[in-house]
Amino acid sequence: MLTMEDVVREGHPSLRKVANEVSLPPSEEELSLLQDMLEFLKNSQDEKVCAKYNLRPGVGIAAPQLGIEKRMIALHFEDISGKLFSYGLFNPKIVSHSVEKAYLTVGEGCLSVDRNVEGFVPRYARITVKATDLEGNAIKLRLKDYAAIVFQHEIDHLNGVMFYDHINKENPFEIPENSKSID
Ligand code: LHY
Ligand code: NI
Repeated sequence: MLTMEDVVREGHPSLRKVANEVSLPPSEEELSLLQDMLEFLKNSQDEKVCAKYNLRPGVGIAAPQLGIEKRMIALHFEDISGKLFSYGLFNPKIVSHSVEKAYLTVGEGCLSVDRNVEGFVPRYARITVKATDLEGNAIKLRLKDYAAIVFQHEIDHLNGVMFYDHINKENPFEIPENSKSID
């Protein structure tokens, strides 16, 4: 199983690379890694397993965070309405997005960043993502608010982008233009 020891931290070159597309169908190795990534998230949200293995609770993870420069992400969380988003995705791509932005009032963190970085992270409020799931199905997801933010955070990792790259340097808490806040 994957643990925090497998997660690379700031300064690791993989976090700043544009990751490579996975040629489909994926290899057994790629498929099993993505399954393990999703399992890691579930484990990290299980109080007992989390404590036993000293995991940091997470809702999303991207392959470059394991030092693997491939376009693969896993996500596991419920949105505010209680809807479950649980996916392992190959080659996720944002095919359209709103003009409106959204930001978390508490800011963002990252499993690869062992410090608090304060400030609002402007994201698109709504996105449409195309990807291939763990079963090999081509899927299209319409996401908004918190779910849209988490997906954008993970897809950014496939492009070498960190959440704090988006924070306004002069005024980290400047309200992004045309945006809504998400609590
Ligand atoms: N995981 C973060 C986590 O806490 C993702 C995240 C997304 C945090 C949005 C906060 C807001 O699960 C990662 O850093 N994965 O890259
Ligand atoms: Ni991250």
